[in-house]
Amino acid sequence: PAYSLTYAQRAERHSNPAAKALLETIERKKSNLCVSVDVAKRADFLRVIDTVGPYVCLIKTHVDIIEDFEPALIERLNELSIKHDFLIFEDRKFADIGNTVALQYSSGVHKIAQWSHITNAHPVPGPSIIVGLSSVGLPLGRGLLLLAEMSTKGSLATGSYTEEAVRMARAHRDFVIGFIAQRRMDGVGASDVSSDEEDFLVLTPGVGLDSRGDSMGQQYRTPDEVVFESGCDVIIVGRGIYGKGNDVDTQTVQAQAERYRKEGWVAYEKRIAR
Ligand code: S5P
Repeated sequence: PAYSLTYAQRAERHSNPAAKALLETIERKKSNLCVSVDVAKRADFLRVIDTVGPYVCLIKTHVDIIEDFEPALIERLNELSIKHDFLIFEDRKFADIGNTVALQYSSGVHKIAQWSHITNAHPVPGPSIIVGLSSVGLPLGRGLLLLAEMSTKGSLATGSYTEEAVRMARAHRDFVIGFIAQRRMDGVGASDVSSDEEDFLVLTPGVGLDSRGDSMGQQYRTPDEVVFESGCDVIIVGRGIYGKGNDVDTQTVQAQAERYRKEGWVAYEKRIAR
């Protein structure tokens, strides 16, 4: 099964350009760390990214959080992505009808499809959301993750909802490259595709080494729990690395990024050696 292969071996099995590039970047940088940069000011956003850049395979954005957004910010982000060799994941969590999400993805102020290699969607509207997003993203070589599970206390994305999300992904394997989830989805929502053939990427938020949660329902697990025990592929870390994100102390952020990178990589090496 995929979880016992190396990232490099898996890169060869993927034809979606975003999935392939992500796996190759992980292998090249020995990093399965994605930093989630949830800060409100342009300057803090760029400072955090420039600081953690060397340690990550992927930067996750919520571009709609940024108060002083301007289109030139995307140019800066692209420059940093080339300087530090990482991909970009706009965590937009689309959740509407196909026609609307196609417009939200391509247009508006942010024009997400133009710059974000990977984005994500809630499966709640059914397969039409994938049809809508892929009409924009597939010709650009983008990839989509479905939110099959969430990290929060009381999440409704469980049981048959999660299974249906996996079935939706299987029916659109050219564009859906994997899931936001807390564990591997191999064998979930039984199918005739053997789990040897199937290789969805699992990106996992809710990762922290010094805290088990926040006061608003977030729940944290360690990189070892996520990558070794649950077989996930990428750890997504936000506040564990940059705290509140303003008055960023560059040295602390850098040290935390390297700490999470190392923990994530050691857990992966343990997994493939098992
Ligand atoms: O289930 C989820 C899915 C996502 S994408 N739980 C999450 O926390 N996220 C995102 O991961 C969330 O939107 C935030 O940007 C990040 C977690 O941030 P942290 O500061 O709690 O690590």
